[in-house]
Amino acid sequence: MKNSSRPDGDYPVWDIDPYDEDILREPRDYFATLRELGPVVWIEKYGFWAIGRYEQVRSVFGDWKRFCSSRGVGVSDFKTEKPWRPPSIILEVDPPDHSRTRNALARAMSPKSVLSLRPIMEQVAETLVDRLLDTGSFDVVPDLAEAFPLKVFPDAVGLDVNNRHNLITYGAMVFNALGPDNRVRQKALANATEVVPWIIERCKRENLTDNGFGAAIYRAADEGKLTNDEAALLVRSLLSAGIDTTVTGIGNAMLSFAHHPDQWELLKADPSLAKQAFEEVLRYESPIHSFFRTTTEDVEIEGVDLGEGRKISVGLHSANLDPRHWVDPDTFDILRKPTGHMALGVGVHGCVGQMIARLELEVLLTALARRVKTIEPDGDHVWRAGNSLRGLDHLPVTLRAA
Ligand code: 4MI
Repeated sequence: MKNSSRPDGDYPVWDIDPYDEDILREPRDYFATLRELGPVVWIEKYGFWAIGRYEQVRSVFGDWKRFCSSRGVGVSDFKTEKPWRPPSIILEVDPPDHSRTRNALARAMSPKSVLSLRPIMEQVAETLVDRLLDTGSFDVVPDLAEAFPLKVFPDAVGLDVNNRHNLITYGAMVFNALGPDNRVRQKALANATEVVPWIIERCKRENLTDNGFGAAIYRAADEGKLTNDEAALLVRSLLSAGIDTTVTGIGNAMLSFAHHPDQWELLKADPSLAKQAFEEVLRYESPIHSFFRTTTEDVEIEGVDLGEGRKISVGLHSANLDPRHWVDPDTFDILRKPTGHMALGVGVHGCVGQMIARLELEVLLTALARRVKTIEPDGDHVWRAGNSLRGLDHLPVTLRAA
């Protein structure tokens, strides 16, 4: 790694591996210490900066000029290292290039087209929850968290395929590739030769139905706003970002409620709280623990000179647990209304799919709240070590019908 020698100055230097698999599985203690050490901390093992306090996380994400995405949003610097795939033309790019692709994607996923999905999502959610109640005991991760997005999201994009689990495998590649060259990354990328060609094929116009988000992206190409190659890459972005994130969100929501039955009682008593309850899940068990930015000039944070071309690990989950910003951050409270949480980012790169993600979770939590009396853990849950995502490998539960 180039440019990883320590910059001059007075700042906390921490000899820790944030990508230790135990920390990845449960990063709360790591983040608490990171926030305590200072507003910006040097991680010696990898030669990057790390920030975990709400205020700095928010301001770095709000300043794309000085903290860019075009050098990658992971550990690796695209300026000096070759990315594992052609970079995303929306995630891994800065304005002004970013503005055109972002606008095209935002338009393809307009509020109107997103909201039109509600009836079908409701039907899928109700059928799925009824089936799971018949089963009684099951593992949330495959049977609910993966099952629901794998049904509704590819349909919404316009994918017409059977082996949908490839989408989960590809998501794991995308998110784990953002970490250092550890075992987690290597295991995920070992699937590349099999899954990448399949994904590329799915992104072609002729393999998409004519009524989904995919077709809407290609219409922007027909209008001259994108090239056809760009349209294919934006469909790839949907397939990269649209599944594992919501899978993680559903698993983390179910874990939160399984461990806080009082909060489940509140939601059951008033299922219209589903929307705000999911915001609290996003804050309390954020699906993405961290993303990177790269400094584009000599920048300073709270008196520390970071230097140009430096990577910064931005702790999104950490910001959402910062006691400098939140009252009782370690309390899961669905009545809290955690406006300003950082789980979906903020600024020009703020999650473009957030309406769909929120709709999926609102619909699913509503269906559950109307039908499920209790969510009981049925054995130990298992966290998955992820280089960017914080999600579960297993969550065995027993549901009882209301
Ligand atoms: C925030 S998650 C994410 C967003 C975009 C892409 C991947 C992941 C992409 O490939 O554009």
